[in-house]
Amino acid sequence: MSATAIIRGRAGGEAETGFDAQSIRADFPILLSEVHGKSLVYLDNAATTQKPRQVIDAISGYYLQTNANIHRGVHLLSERATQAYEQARVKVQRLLHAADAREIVFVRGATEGLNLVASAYGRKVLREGDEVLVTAMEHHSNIVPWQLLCEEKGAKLRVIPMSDGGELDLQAYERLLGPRTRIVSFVHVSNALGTVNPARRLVELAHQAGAIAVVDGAQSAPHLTVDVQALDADFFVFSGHKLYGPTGIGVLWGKRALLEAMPPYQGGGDMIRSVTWEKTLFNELPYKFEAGTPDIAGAVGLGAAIDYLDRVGLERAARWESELLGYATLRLREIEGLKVVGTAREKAGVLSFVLEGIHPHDIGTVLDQEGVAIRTGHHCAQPALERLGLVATARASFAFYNTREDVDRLAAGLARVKEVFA
Ligand code: C6P
Repeated sequence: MSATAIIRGRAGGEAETGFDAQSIRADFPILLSEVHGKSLVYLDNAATTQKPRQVIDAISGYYLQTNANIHRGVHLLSERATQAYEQARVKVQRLLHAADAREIVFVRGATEGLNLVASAYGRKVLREGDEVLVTAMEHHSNIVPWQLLCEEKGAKLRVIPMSDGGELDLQAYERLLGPRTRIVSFVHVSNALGTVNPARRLVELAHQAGAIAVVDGAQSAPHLTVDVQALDADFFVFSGHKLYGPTGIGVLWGKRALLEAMPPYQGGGDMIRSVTWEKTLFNELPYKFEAGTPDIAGAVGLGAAIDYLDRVGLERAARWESELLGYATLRLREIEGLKVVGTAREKAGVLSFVLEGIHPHDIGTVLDQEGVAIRTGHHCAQPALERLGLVATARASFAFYNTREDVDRLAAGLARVKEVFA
């Protein structure tokens, strides 16, 4: 029996989750387009998701009706723009279940959020001989800022190992934690392997060792319900553009007491209370960390994306994505010579694979000709792939608007790849 039959027979098709991906697609104009004369199958959602009309309209509506600088003007447009920006902050607070909107700092994306923490918090607390722990499956954005910091401070960056399937070795983690560990920074969901890490447990163990925990939520916020209070991490970052929002906007959430105690990250307008030649007094949270005119339209767009997600229902969407990932995994495993990379028990959104004798870039190029967009390469997680003895994989990544038909097109495209390189 084929994987299709197994899955359809067992799960009863799309009715199983009651999720109507097909009608949701109507909200995403770009999904109706064609590439190379074929209807687009977009499976590069871990790189960036497509945007619903509601988000696009909110951004253009902002520029058409509201545009002004914020926190500065006394005129009506400035007041409206300020209100729209601050409303977006409250929407993010709700999305993350944060205790206080002042804990939400708008940044450019997950990368800037991590750099902010390394720069402002890390520089303040780290001493020579201290240790920072990251996992073996980090994105470069959660490696390089810590490497730079450790180099500057004479501290050590240590790595929590993972298994061949891409699961963290928790016993090794416990052994690595010690009196010199100051910071543990880990990816919640791996962009290269799809692994969902046991975040609550990782945070708990970090705290027991007296370290703070930073969570890279770039790939978790779009797929999992995040409750930063229940998670009890100290910092959490994500990017708007992976969550159906625009590029250029992202979020750093931090515990208020930590943010209060941190020095600013950048200097400029809006982050000050007063400036004299002798001394600058900094603004209150979160403005202390938002120097200069921020991406106001981006925040408005992110707010609209959160509203959209609310309407779709993140939990229902996650169940659908999980069903789709299961279906895709079975379909691809039917292909001779194909090996799935990343076989953790808990996965979200990502299906990485290699095909015997065919370079991932060649897979991506032929799939593109078939209208199927995936990502190939090291996915900005070179050490993770190196650990698995690879330099590149092909990666299909899913969003709630993907369908079984998309997976079938991927499988058919891979059959074509094999024909071309036979
Ligand atoms: N991963 C991918 O194709 P930015 O670029 O700041 O929005 O996100 C950085 C980032 C941080 N952490 C993780 C786990 C990520 O996946 C990413 C971005 C994209 O996998 C682009 S490299």
